[in-house]
Amino acid sequence: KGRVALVTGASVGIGAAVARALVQQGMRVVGCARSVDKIEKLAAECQSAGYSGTLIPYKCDLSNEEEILSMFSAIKTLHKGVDVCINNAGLAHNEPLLSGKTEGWRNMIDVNVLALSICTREAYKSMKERNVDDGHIININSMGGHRMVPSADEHFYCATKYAVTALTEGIRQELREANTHIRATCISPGIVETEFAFRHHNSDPEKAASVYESMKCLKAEDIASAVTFVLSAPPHVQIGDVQMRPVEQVS
Ligand code: NJP
Repeated sequence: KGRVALVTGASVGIGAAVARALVQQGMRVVGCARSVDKIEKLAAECQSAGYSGTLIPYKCDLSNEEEILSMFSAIKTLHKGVDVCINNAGLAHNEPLLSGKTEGWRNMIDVNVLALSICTREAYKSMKERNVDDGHIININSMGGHRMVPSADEHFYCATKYAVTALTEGIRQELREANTHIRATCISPGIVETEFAFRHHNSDPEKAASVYESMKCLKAEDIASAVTFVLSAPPHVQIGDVQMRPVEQVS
């Protein structure tokens, strides 16, 4: 309660559900994405619902390091700093390894891997300079960051999520070596019904719809519940990874 959380990719889907849940719990949440109008709408909804926290919309293209750094400096000026950093923004492009475009691969690396790393470094700096010892970094990973992947249109995306698995463990180790009690966790969902598949298969909306029609999928709110569970763990408990799939999902 009263702590400041940054949620990246808060305009829709999982990030919006996480931002809403944290505001409901009384946190001051800076929600960032490119479509800041959607976060403004969500902030108004949270306010009219009477939630005890606040949502502060911030426009940021996470594929641009300068924009990320300006956002952290604005957070420092306006809200002193970050106590919790939820690296949620992420995307998949339909670009197989043997025929895909470099531009699509680069965008996945920029957002899924580099932005997550830059935000983590800046959040840690912010916690350290204010002696925040109970901070938390939560990375929204994927089951695709843990298992062999089923189809070519996901190979590069999964590679970025394998990177998130490695980075989360690396962050945990570095935090320990730095002698802080700041924690690092990743949450690894299977299929969640959001805009994700429509963005992934943007030239084939029927294929995207069929992903969500194939089973009873996870909801963005299920992932938000996992985030609030992780944040509520007692200070000595380090949750490394929460893997969650729809019951009907096989791979
Ligand atoms: O995706 P979606 P989810 N700069 O498409 C933002 C992982 N995951 O909520 O800028 C700033 O509804 C975008 O904002 P906007 C997945 O890998 C999902 O499902 O306004 N923000 C939007 O808020 C990802 O890490 C599934 O377009 C940027 C958000 O990212 C996380 O869950 C399965 C941005 C994407 O919202 C959230 O995904 C799984 C940029 N350059 C893992 N680019 C699943 N849904 O099935 C994108 O295993 N965003």
